Amino acid sequence: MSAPDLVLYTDSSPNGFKITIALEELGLPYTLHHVRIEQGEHRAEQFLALNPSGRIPVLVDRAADIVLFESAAILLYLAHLSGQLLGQGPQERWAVITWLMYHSASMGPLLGQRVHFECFDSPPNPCAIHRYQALTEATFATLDQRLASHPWLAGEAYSMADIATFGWLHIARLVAFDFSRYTHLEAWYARVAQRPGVQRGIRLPAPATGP
Ligand SMILES: N[C@@H](CCC(=O)N[C@@H](CS)C(=O)NCC(=O)O)C(=O)O
Repeated sequence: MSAPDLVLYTDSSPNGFKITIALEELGLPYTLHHVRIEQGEHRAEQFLALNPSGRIPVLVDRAADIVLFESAAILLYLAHLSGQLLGQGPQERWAVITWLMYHSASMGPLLGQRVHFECFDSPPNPCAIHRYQALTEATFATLDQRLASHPWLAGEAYSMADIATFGWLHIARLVAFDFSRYTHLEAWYARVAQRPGVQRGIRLPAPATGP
């Protein structure tokens, strides 16, 4: 297999940070393309040719002629390339995949809706705000319960599941969604946040700003 030739198309956003964190953690070389969502660059024809749904992140491996979108698929590809962050034996590997999918199908999209209804929707829709508050608090409780008995989401080792979950919680913290009463989740957040690769990743292509 020839060496990967990775190009990442991303912006400073929760789904983008998952990939910059993973790449920085793994120390894989890559070229970074800043797709400025605010300026509509994700709707440009050239970008839509890579991802027809017009969303970042997108990863291209020019050496393998592979184009990937959906952050979880990209994280799985990076784990495949590096042989890291996807657990060792079958039990741990499937635990990583389970918690990665929980993030991708449940927690991430629910937090996305909560950010929209709490921070951007106008006029405010109390029913939607209440619904997404309740649903995201339930995901915080689920994660907290898991982390009460395991240092990392998949068990004993830091993995792609932690990276994905952190990407969205970083934004939750930034917009002042308070999860500090979930003490195991809060402690895990601090553990992940202090990792140098994570600190580099959340500043690429630029640090996020609040609404
Ligand atoms: N399920 C996708 C979601 C990707 C996504 O929603 N990306 C946002 C930025 S975090 C985006 O590109 N939004 C563009 C838009 O809102 O039109 C993933 O995990 O990659």
